[in-house]
Amino acid sequence: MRKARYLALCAMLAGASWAAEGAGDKVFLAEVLYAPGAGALPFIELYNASEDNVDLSGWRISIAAKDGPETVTLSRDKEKVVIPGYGFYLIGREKDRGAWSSSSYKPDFYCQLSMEYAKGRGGVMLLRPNGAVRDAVGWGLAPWRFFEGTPHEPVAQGHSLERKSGPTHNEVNGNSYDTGDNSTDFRERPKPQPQNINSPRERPAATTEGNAWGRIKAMYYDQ
Ligand SMILES: [Ca+2]
Repeated sequence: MRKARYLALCAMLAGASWAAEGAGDKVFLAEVLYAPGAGALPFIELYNASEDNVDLSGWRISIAAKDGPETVTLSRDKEKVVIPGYGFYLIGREKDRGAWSSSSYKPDFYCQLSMEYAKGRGGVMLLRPNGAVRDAVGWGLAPWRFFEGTPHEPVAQGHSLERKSGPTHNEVNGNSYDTGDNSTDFRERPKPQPQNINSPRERPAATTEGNAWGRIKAMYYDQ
């Protein structure tokens, strides 16, 4: 009896730890507009390639800004912090709140990050509440930790840096191509496309077994 109880407890703990580690494993840095053109506003966009909503409370965004690293914690005090399954999440600057108001895709979270980067180099990290790096994208001479593999080439003023949907990018699937190399996984996007929690959801490309299963489940259960 005692043994059975012990085994049940082990199973429960194993399940709990799997859930804790698994939640958010497919949240990606999807698009960064770091050098906006005239009239445009800088942003950082996330994409959730899992079918489950993910609560981002306590998650952090850290940027390699012009004057050094800056970090903000996503908190539910005043903003929405849940990224929908297969959905997006948009982060803008508090000081641009008024300027975004006429846009149809307002940020879900306004923060104090400067979003001002040195010319030709910078990076963004997405961190879990425990400080573990979930994702990173860097460009040019990005500082250590602020990139994966090789940083992407800097993009032209007004263009954004966008994670591809797959080895060949399409506009139907979400931004979840991830080989661990920024120079391969991202592309220069001439016309930035900020997306927020209200934007149409996009399925990830079925490049892995997990994604394929997600699509099958979505077909049968998302009706
Ligand atoms: Ca986008």
